[in-house]
Amino acid sequence: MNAIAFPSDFLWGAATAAFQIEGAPRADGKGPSIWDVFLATPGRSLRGETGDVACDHYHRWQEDVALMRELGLRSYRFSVSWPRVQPTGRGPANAAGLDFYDRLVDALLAAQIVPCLTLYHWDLPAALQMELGGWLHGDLPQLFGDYAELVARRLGDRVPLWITLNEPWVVVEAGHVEGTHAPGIRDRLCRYRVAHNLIRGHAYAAARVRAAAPPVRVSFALNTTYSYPASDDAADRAAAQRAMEGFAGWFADPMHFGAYPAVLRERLGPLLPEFTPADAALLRGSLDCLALNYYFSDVIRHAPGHGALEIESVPQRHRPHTTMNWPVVPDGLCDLLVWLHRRYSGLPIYVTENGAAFEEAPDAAGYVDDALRIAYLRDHFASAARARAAGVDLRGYYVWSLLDNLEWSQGFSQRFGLVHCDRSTLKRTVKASGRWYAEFIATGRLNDR
Ligand code: IFM
Repeated sequence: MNAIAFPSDFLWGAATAAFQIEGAPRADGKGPSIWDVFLATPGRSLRGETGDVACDHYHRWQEDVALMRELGLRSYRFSVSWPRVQPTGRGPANAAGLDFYDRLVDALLAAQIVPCLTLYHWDLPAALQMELGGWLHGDLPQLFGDYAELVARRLGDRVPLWITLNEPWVVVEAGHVEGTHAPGIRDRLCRYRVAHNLIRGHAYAAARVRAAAPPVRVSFALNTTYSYPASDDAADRAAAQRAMEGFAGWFADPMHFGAYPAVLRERLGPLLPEFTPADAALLRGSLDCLALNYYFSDVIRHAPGHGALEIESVPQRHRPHTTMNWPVVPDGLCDLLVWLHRRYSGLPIYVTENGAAFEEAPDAAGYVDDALRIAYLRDHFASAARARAAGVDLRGYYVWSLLDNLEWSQGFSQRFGLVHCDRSTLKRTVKASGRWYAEFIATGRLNDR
């Protein structure tokens, strides 16, 4: 048994997102989101699966809070569905939509679970996409700010931790460049405009949340990797550094420093939009902490002529991979946390997502003996402990995910949960990893199975 050093107030938790678990797409006045529209289109998801039922959390939320309590979670990260609160993305709040989250927050607090709220986990009101073109439109940041204020006014007295945007990089790349996510746009020319509006959206939302609900802590959830150079060669080392700055820094630099990283400015020139002085001022210092979603790391080589950054990711065939085809790189978490801690010094950090999908078969009772997930989590927790020992101010860690849920266009084919959710009965069964996590939280000790 290895003792592992985390303080007793460290926020061990689990994370979910509204569209991936709630279902009930038309309940209580909710409007359609771009994901409802996207998955209703044939061919958009792997087996034609939609979010119409998902885990039916909208109706089973009390059972889910009881599960969190059973696991001993200290915190729970969930997202609010914008079209539940504003069915068309603007105007007054739909009271029933806000009531749902109000009840959830109260139940969490009653169970002594700290709520961590994400305002935007990809389910944009469809009306904003149809009328304005969504995040391509320069008015979206302001509208996002209006929505953020509605939510903060209602919940800000009880929710201490706020995430504005979840993984804006994915919104840009999967949603607007590759077209594999809603809204399904395939246009590399819109990349920097969409990112720019998302970054401005963070600034507006952060300001409105802070004003409506002091003294909460606000961040966005950054998905990024640590980039190891493919060789000791100076060109590869420089390429790996460019990759870090161009990936993490694309979003976190403007939100912390008020400006894009120099490497993007130099390499993109006029392709990179400019912040107005007012937006730059709003952005500077708009993070009270850093929220990191970590799944894997990259190996990067210098690739002349390959994109503006001239970088290429090298396959890591020697490593185990999850069913998402992501390599398992626990050490990368420590290296990344240290890199972020140095670049954005002074900001406390939370790992707001980390977890893995594996091939797993439940027994007749729905129980899953997911040894691979336990090993994955154990190795990543140990890596986080090393980062803390190296001086990183890491304060919380959320496993993705509480429940097996809808993995966007991959449907229900990928299972990330600590808790198995049966697709036909929706029965929840805590997996071996859930039991292991509960024991770890309770004892603070990392042990093998
Ligand atoms: O399921 C997603 C989540 O919505 C955002 N971060 C990555 C997870 C796994 O792909």
